[in-house]
Amino acid sequence: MSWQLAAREYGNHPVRIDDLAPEFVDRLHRFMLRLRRCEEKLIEEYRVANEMRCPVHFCIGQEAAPAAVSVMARLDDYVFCHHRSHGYFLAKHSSMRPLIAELFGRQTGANGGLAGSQEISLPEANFYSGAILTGAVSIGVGTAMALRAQGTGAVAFLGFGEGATDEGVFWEAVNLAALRRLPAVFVCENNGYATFSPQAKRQATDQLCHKVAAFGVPAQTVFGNDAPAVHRAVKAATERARRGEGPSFIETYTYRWNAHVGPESDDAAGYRTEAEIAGWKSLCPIRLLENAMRPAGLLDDERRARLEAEIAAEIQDALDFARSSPFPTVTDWQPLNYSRSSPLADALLAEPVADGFDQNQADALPGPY
Ligand SMILES: Cc1ncc(C[n+]2csc(CCOP(=O)(O)OP(=O)(O)O)c2C)c(N)n1
Ligand SMILES: [Mg+2]
Repeated sequence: MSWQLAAREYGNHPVRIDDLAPEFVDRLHRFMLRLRRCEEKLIEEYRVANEMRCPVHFCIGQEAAPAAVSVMARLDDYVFCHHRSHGYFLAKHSSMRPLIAELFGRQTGANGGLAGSQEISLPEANFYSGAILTGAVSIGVGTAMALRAQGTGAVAFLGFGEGATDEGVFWEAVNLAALRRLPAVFVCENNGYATFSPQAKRQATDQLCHKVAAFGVPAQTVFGNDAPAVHRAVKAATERARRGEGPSFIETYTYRWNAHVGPESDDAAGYRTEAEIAGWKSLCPIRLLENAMRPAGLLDDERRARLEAEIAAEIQDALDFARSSPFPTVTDWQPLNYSRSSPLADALLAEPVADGFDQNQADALPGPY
């Protein structure tokens, strides 16, 4: 299966929810609608008064993967993700307030308004994103080593795009995770493009699962707009990791509706066709799930309207909160770079000790072989 064929092959299969507890279906639906409406509002507000001074990568169309992580992630689990971060941020059960305040650059943001969208983190909830492609994956695998040593059953969820697999460090991370049987759940959102470059122009084969499986990590593809299917895969991978059986890799075929970055369309660049965009939009993950929920009695117009109203109120509250919050004042850069929780290491970083180092010391010289 490849990304190009995914929509055609999977698109005609109705989403199945018969094996899922209604509570899980409801949580998947609520999460995706909440994320969708949040992103739509941010797009609408982005240029109005230019209050968001950071690049923002919107994830409309790709809500299913973070939704699946959100229903599995415990508070003590870690979530690491790429620049398209908002879904994974919310997946750590956060309110929208610290997210939107961060985008508005306010002191009350998750990182005091100094990180912005693609570097946002929530250390108290074990959430970290990162603009350096694949950086968060490798750090996440290192974290999984620590989690395994602690033996609490906590898991590291790693969310990234297929572009992450263009980077060498991705394969080093996969290798280490496999070798040490680390509790890592790799969730690849394959949306077919890295910025404007289709996968076919970057990789000789689009069979990511085959490549990952060759490293000894169980790997599977799933239609990424079928939220229950993504949930099943993430659930199985999470349970496997919690049992100490090692990592799993899930490739979700999905599509980004908006520009690579920012609120304006970038379709004028001509890197994708209108037919392709329309085809994927017809497979909206929220609508596909709702089509399954209604006949099962899990959703009706009244319930949906109530949910919309709740979400709109949460978004408005977060926007008001952000706008009424002060901007940060930074008078000293050191606390931004050095942690107070590891004073010795930070002291060494801040004041490198050059005295007393003998470059001819015997132990440093290579011995005879
Ligand atoms: C190390 C590194 N190289 C290049 C970039 C520039 N860059 C930002 S996003 C991106 C494409 C990412 O594509 P993908 O991983 O598929 O995620 P998507 O944007 O499609 O969600 C690139 C190349 C970067 N941020 N970091
Ligand atoms: Mg991509």
